[in-house]
Amino acid sequence: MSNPNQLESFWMPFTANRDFKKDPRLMVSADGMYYASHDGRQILDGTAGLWCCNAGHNREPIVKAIQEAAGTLDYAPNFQMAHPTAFEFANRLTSLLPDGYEHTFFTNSGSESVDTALKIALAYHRAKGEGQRTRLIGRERGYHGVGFGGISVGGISPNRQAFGSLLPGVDHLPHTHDLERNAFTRGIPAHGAEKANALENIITLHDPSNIAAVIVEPLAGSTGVLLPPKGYLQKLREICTKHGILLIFDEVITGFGRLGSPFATDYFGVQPDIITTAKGLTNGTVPAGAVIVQDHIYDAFMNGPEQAIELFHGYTYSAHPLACAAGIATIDLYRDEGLLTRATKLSAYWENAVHALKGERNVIDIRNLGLVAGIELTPREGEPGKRAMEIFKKAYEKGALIRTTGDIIALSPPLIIEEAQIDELMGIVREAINEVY
Ligand code: PXG
Ligand code: PLP
Repeated sequence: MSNPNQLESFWMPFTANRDFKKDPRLMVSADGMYYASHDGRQILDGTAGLWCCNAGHNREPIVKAIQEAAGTLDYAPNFQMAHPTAFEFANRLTSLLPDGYEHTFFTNSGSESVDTALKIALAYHRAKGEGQRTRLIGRERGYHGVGFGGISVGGISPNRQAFGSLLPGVDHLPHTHDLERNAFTRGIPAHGAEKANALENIITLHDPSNIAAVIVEPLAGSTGVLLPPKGYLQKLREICTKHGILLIFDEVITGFGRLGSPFATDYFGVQPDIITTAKGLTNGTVPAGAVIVQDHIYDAFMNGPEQAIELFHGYTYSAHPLACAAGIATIDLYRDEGLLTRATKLSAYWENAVHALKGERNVIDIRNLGLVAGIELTPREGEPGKRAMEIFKKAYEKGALIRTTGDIIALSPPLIIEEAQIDELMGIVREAINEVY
């Protein structure tokens, strides 16, 4: 017999299940910048859900588009069949990117986008007669979702340690976090571009002819907002180009306006061969992801007999009709409200507001870019992550949703946030920080 009030059946993702179920935090509705909690409070969204509701919540044009789609075409296969909105969505999406990114492969999540991108990279080299290029390079502290490919190139040890031997042939670049030299930097840190040179060492060790791809987040979000030092991404691009290695930007968080440009590739002026996206693609409404490739990648696959399948890969729900409808409406809304560049206008206010927390209890670093901020705290002796988790709970009690990872607070509000709401958010964060010892 089902019991809606028992919390046991739902094995919650990335959650301390027993702790949570003793004192649950449930969202029951949402509108604009606010959630409503099950105990009847308004909760200011400081994290755009999980970095995904960039246009804020329950936006009418998106809701309507999904409702209409659900009543028109519930599902259609996209294996040797298709439906019109899939093409429209792909056209709309690629038109947000610079010239030369004309093709997109649809998935249902960031994790699937990453695994798809890694598979495309391997198959690309094989299609070009370089099938020996099989090695993949990720980065320490990188987050690339939870598929076996993603955790293999990812660099967060708790996400890897329980899951066996993972993919073979993977190396990791050093992460770029440098508290000693860069603490309290506003925007892009000055020090650390030389960390890209580690790529040359890895490449020399294995010989460039064996390496398929390098994957990095342009700005590492999930691991606690680690920014790329000045010149770092450019260096990675140069080294990859020199050795015929594909560069993949995982833009699951940075895509769709988070930094003030449509994508991080625009923001940094560095063009990867492959871009992975998800989250903001449908404003978090219908699960969807996309892998966008430069034309030379797609073209490399289009050489065999025309009746042959070029890529043996795809998901039952690739380009699901509801996801396509949601995605098209989302892109229209981003355009109509100028949301893909709105963070540029707000970022100075945002930066000042978050850096005003310097000097508060236990704060050892503050970093920011676009509408993202990281606030790093000293960990409590022998209890890593506990201090930040207590701050998270305090903030929730006080009416704001924030995100913590280890002892870092990560903030990434919807891009519709107003200055007064930035003040509200930082006010709650300040109080919460100071109430936790
Ligand atoms: N790549 C990157 C860069 C991500 O940030 C994924 C891949 C995986 O996406 P899916 O849709 O499979 O979850 C992500 C997801 C956090 C947090 O607390 C971040 C993510 C997911 C959950 C929590 O920062 N990023
Ligand atoms: N497992 C089984 C038994 C399947 O038949 C399928 C798809 O047909 C899958 C997994 C993969 O599911 P999806 O395409 O939704 O990723």
